[in-house]
Amino acid sequence: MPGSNRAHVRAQHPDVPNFDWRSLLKVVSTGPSTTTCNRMKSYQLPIISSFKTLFTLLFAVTIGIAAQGADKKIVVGFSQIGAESGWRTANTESIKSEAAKRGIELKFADAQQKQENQIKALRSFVAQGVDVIAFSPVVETGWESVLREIKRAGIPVVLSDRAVAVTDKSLYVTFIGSDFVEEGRRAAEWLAKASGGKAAIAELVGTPGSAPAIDRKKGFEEVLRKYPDMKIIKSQSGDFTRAKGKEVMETFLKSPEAKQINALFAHNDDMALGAIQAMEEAGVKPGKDILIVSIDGVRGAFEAMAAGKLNCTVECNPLIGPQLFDAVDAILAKKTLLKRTAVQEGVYEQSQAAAELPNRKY
Ligand code: GYE
Repeated sequence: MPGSNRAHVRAQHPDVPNFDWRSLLKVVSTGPSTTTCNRMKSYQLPIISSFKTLFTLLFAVTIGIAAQGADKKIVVGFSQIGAESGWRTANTESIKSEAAKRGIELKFADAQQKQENQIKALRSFVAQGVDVIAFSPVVETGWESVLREIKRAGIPVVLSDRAVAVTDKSLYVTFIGSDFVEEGRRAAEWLAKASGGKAAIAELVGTPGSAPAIDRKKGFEEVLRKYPDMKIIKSQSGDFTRAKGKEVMETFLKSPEAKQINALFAHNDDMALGAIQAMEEAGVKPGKDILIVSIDGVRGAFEAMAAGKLNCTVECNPLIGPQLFDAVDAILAKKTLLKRTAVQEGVYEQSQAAAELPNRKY
């Protein structure tokens, strides 16, 4: 240390004896030696101890901040529609287990099929200041104002499984889900082939106003336009549930057109499984008297196909937890995401059911 500095310290503090500052630094970093200790006893010790205290404090604060950063969990609010189908149960399970696997804190709310419950849940996620909000909108419309509130709060939104009808696309970051129009087309193409282009079709529609119900119908009807002898003669909503599917099929089978029906298009497997029960109770052979095609590819559908009661299922993959949380991570890392991420899916017939059954994960 230059002598001038030493002189300066001595000028400021005339009572401080002339000692070697290099030794002081050494003391601070390695601990006192007995000789330096004796020489500095009365003056240096308070200085050393305050240096030590300062270092200790700085160290503790740094470690504290680092530990806090490492501990801070990502918090995601997820509003699920309900538990109306096997598909939905598998979807919920995929989201919960993936969040747990990644150490993400998931605030999960079940809306019991009601849009107003979903809106309430979304508002409570805003109040709780979650990092990202994800939800599976029960219907397509009516989301604009709550999405604007979320945007004002600066919370990014991911649409999971179902889309919303909004003109301002900046109200959500990305939509992860299946191409429901394509699923409808695939169901119709299969039926056209299986029926030789001739069919009097009963249709079990999903939840009115929901993206999959609207889009599956659209895709199915688009293909029917190529086949003038394929017609939908009955159509009603079974709300994506087995119980409602059964109930509506019972009314179809009691209607004046009952005898003509030789095909059923159900917007999901659960409604088809309910309809199969209704047919059996009415003495109609499902899969033979009435050809049945549905959508989802849940285990129950494969079992029904293996038993010869369901003819075809168009896959709609519910296991989107990993993709959902990849999107959450990407958003928090400030990466740009595609507006739409589609899920890969197939079409399965009765002949493939037994071989595919052991591979089904839902
Ligand atoms: O097909 C049906 C469920 O939104 C794709 O919702 C989903 C649909 C699925 O209840 O089973």
